[in-house]
Amino acid sequence: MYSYQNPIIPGYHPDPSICRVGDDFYLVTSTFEFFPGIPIYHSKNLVDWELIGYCLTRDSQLNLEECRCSGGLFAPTIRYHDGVFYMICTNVTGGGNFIVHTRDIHGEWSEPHWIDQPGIDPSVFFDDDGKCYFCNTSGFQGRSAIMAFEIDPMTGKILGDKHIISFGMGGKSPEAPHIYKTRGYYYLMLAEGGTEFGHMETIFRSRQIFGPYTPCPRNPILSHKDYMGSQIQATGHADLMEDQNGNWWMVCLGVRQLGRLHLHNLGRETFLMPVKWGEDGWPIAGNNGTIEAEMQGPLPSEPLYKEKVSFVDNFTGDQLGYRWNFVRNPNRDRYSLQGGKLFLSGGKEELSDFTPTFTGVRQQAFCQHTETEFDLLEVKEGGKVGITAFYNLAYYYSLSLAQKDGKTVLLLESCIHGIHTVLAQVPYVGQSARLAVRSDMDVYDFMYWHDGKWESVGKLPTVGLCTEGTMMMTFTGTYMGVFAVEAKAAFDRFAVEKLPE
Ligand code: 6LW
Repeated sequence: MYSYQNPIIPGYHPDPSICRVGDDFYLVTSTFEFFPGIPIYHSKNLVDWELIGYCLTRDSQLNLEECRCSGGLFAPTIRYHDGVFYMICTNVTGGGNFIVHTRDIHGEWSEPHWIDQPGIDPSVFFDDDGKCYFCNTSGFQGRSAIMAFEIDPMTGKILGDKHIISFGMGGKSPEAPHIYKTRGYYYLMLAEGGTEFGHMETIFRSRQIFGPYTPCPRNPILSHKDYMGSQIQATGHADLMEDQNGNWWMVCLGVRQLGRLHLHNLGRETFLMPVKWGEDGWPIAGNNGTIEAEMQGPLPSEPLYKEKVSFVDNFTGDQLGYRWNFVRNPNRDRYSLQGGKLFLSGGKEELSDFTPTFTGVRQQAFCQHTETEFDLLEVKEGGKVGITAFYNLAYYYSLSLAQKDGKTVLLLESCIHGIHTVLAQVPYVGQSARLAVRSDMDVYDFMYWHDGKWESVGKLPTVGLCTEGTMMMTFTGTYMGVFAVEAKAAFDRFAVEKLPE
């Protein structure tokens, strides 16, 4: 038994799906309007995860051009069968359900194969006879229903009749169906209650793939809806996996709320729990259906107990590291790396536009110091270059070096509910800057380096970047990033240091 810390993948990493190949584990999560699509994490011990790439890296695989906030890519499922990895997902902005595959998890994935089935949260299950079954959440006579049918996973072609196999236990939004076969049964596991604070996981079983499915008498098998004392809330949307030692595990999404506020700014994160099987043949997830920040389990090997949030990027490669994301399909001409610098060449687009010149990394800890250093190479009147805490195009904070009325100034801005406000303007001498954001549970403190110390320009409330405060339904989390508008800049460095909570 080893102790480990949850979340296993902190920051915006919702809808985790996991598979095993020998003693290697692979995990994917949702990405919505961010690009590239669907990160792939690898681990040997289920606790230390390394980002090894993305399933959807080409514009031909992923079109997010018209993507509304939290549209685009919903929940993926990853599976491995007979030498091939499959990732099945939905682009709700266009095309719907699709499946891609690869034989090389470190290489490129296929073009999407579209599946003629509405709805979201698709998954595939490979039966012992090699047949592959699709299931997802779809609508039936105004209700959410779980649909299943046989499919060719290489082409997405439907091979048999469509069956409604479950309506869940009666909770809101039965979704995220996954089928497993063990102990002589097909098990169907669902999320119910909606992804918010009533979220839960339920399970059913049948001797036949298309049912009828009988519910577990202990449903829900995972939920924090009645565990108000926990900082971790909204647990659900889970996937099960048996490791090489015969131990079972569940990954799920959850949120770490700010205090007891029922608000979260870091997005839905990925958590891990051990699963035992009761004598009645039903699973017992975590601590009888709840999880903790510190847990114990029979991990395949010892965790590294390594701090996972801090890093320094000196931009020495010829490509941005995997952690960097864009919003929607990026205009690649606006970004380049050379001689240890990241160059941004911003056009007219602001952070509130669909495709800003922006790149960012997920905020993974409440308390962290994020800083960057850059030279302003060119700037037009009204142009700016800076650092941002970015939730989406209607919710962000930024501090930039800007050109206003022919003068260089530091500009602190906010956008909340799409309403843009200049909060502070500070005279500045020079064309180079070192800007930082120090965040905690209450505020984002925007600072600049001046006379050998950090000087605050203003503190902005964390609650402005919380999912629960957004006017549209959103599923994402806060990024820390850099951006340019009508200006060119060379960034030397971007660093995150996790601070004590
Ligand atoms: C996803 C649904 C859900 O498709 O939220 O928490 C949706 N679960 O299953 C977006 O992540």
